Amino acid sequence: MRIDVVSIFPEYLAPLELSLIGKARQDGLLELNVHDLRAFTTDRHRTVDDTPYGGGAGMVMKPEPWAQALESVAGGREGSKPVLIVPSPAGERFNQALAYELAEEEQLVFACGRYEGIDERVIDWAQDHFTVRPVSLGDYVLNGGEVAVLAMVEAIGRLLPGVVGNPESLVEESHSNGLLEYPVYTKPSAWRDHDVPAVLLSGNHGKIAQWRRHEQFRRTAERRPDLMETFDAGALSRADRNA
Ligand code: 6GU
Repeated sequence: MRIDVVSIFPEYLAPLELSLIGKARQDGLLELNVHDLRAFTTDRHRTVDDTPYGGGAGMVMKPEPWAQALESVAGGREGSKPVLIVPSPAGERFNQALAYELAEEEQLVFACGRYEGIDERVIDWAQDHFTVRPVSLGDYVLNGGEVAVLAMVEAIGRLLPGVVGNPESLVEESHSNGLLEYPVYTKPSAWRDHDVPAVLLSGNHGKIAQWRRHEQFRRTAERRPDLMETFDAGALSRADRNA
């Protein structure tokens, strides 16, 4: 997969050189390029923003630097258009299902807006060159798309073949079957008046699987009742059969 990120703060994306994603880049499993939007301006002050038509607070990102930047990363590849992800609190919600979907793409481009956002005509224009998807991490406001890109690239990148050493660990984690993950424990079995649940020491794998399933339901009902409403019981039994 190839990922291009356009931002006025390219240094914000430096953590993508670390850990699992950094290793995936070194191993050639992921090509990731960060581009400075200001490199695509033509004026002496490298201006990327201006005041909003209609008035109001803040500034809006000018369209032409964005068009120049996006044209330069669009690649001119035959066939399928790259996906342009526009991080925004006004986008569709990012979740594990969308991470899996985006992990199938050949090229993702992330356009990090700042200030009050990007001139909407960029989004309209970009439809001819990209599959455009405004995406939100959740119902809160960040100062710009960069932190959201860190989260999304990590969530997507770890799903690429070979990035996570043991692919089994993707099967049991939170959201993989629509429920939150069960609690986990390691040695010592007795620690500061807190014991590991006895069933996990029993060696009875049927009982352990049943306990873990029960804990997934209990946790999800308590912490994320919204997930219980859309929960697909079929997905759980499929995950069970694969366990
Ligand atoms: Cl994806 N971007 C911004 N700027 N703010 C957000 C967000 C994204 N998701 C939640 N808040």
